Amino acid sequence: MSRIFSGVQPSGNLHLGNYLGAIRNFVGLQDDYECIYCAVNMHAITVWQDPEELRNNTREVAAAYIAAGVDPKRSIIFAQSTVPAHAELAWIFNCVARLGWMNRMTQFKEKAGKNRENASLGLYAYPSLMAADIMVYKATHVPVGEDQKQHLELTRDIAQKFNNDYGTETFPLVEPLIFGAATRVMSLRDGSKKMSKSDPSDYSRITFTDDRDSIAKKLRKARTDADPLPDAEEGLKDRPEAANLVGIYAALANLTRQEVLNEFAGAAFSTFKPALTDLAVEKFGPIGEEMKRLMADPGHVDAILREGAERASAIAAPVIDEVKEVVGLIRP
Ligand code: AQP
Repeated sequence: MSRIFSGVQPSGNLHLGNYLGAIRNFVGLQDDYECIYCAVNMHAITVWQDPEELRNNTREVAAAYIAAGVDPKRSIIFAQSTVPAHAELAWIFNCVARLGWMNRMTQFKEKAGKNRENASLGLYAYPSLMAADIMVYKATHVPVGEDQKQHLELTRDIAQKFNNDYGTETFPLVEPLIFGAATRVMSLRDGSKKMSKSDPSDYSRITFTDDRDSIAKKLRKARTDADPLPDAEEGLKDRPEAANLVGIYAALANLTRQEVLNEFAGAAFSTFKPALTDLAVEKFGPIGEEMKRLMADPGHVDAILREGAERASAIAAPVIDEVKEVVGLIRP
């Protein structure tokens, strides 16, 4: 049976990239798959998180899923830390994954930056925990943004090595699902960097909590070049900021980039940016509003997370038992 797993880190500043690259895609998949959606709070603490904010941000990720259209009755929504099997399998995977594989992970290099010696061991081992998140449910498909492609390839490598080492077929080989018109939304301040929660500039991203005024202000200040929009996609080559804004418009309007250019060819950014603002307020604004409404009743969100944890644990328990049996780890 095909099963989906995906997660978002509750590290604050949930943004339009998280929505267009991942969360929005979660919704439609509910029709064809059994879906498990997680707030990956153990990933979040690989860099410092204020404990109270972490608790709140964990609820916020769940509220964002629901606001975007994930149905907590059909899909499982829960927090990673409430199903200990993730951490148990991650340790076993730490013993399967090779240092050479981890050394190739570009996200670690980007996030650790120049001060690599001072990065946490957890940040380095992050992809191994991610592999465990997916494999503890024997998930077959993972909807993610493009930046997670390398981690999913590593998940396949770890699963395959486990199966080979122990001569079993315990784990399936997972497939990434990277789709939609905006699989990599870029920063509004720098078209060469992805839109990110951890960017120090709030002007680099549109967040779920932004109202019309802040969306308008951020798009007004968004970096662009001086040329008008071209009439064909080739004209966006070497214009990363223009390509990004057209891509965001296309994703929000469910159009192709070319269809957007058909409408706006020759337009200056002084015309295009207000049109994009209206569209973002119309399509993304109500999701943020619904998220805020859900956050006003934390008890309700907590109840959904508790029920999700029970359902997720019921799937994970036999898998971790099977793995321990295969590895020869005595069970309680
Ligand atoms: N800019 C983006 N465009 C498209 N998809 C994106 N995703 C993240 N940024 C973009 C996708 O959102 C999902 C959740 O991401 P995450 O919480 O695991 O964090 P991340 O990928 O490390 O990126 P963030 O949100 O910007 O956080 P920081 O700043 O901490 O790195 C994933 O499916 C991801 O692909």
